[in-house]
Amino acid sequence: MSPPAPPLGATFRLGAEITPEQRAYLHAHGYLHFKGVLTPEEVELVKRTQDELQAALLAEGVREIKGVPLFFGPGLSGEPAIYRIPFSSERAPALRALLDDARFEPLKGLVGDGARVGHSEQDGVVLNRYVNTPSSARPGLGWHTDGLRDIFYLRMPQQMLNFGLHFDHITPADGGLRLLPGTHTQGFLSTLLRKPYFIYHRPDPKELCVETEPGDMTVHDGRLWHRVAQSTRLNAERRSLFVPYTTGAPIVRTAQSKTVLYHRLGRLLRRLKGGG
Ligand SMILES: O=C(O)CCC(=O)C(=O)O
Ligand SMILES: [Fe+2]
Repeated sequence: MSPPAPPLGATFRLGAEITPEQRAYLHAHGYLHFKGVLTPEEVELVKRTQDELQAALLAEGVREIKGVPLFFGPGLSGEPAIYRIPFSSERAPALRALLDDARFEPLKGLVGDGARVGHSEQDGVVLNRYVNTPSSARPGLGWHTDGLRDIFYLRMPQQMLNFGLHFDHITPADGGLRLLPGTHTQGFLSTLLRKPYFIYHRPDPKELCVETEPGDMTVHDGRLWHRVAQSTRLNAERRSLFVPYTTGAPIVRTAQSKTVLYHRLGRLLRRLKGGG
């Protein structure tokens, strides 16, 4: 018999194996929060990598990698910055090695047979930056599920978990990740229609705030509704890294790939709103 799920809001430690309690929690609520998965040195490594990649991509004038657009906007001091860097681990061997470290192996068992880090699949390993300044092009991210992307890759949403690494101390006042626990089991129509994708930001009475410290990791089901809330503090920045763990036939993109349809729609929406 599987044990009862620990109460909502529980946090966990990542050990050599995923425990029955952790499985039960993921099954019941659609996500897991692991404390202290990265060391402070590793947190610094990822932040440095993000800054270096940003500088290099800006210098090269790269606007899109393998059909996935980069998102641009002003940084904290108004300098040019990149809010979303796809396929980051392909250009950063140390980051790739970190994400392939043995400590993450137990997570693959949660996803299914043949699970792998999608370094070169879908959008690859994505480095995010949310900047809360008056001129920011992206202080937060509207409600969405991640699984719907599959539809734009012309297949039904697959069993998919998204693994997020967090680099900042985030309290509810700092905004950050908000989840609607349990929405991963509510069927395809909920995945499609519960809220208007990406343009809707309003808090939900049932949302859960994931309070993080640098080095924490979250895992969420691809069908779970979530958003990134804007910080209430002006001139604040939050960073995150998302790793797709996938199974099934790989969706590998190449330098010749056309811009992904959902990114074309996203770009259009941002233009209409006057963003970057
Ligand atoms: O930054 C986060 O914590 C979440 C990002 C996210 O939901 C996404 O990129 O799909
Ligand atoms: Fe997401």
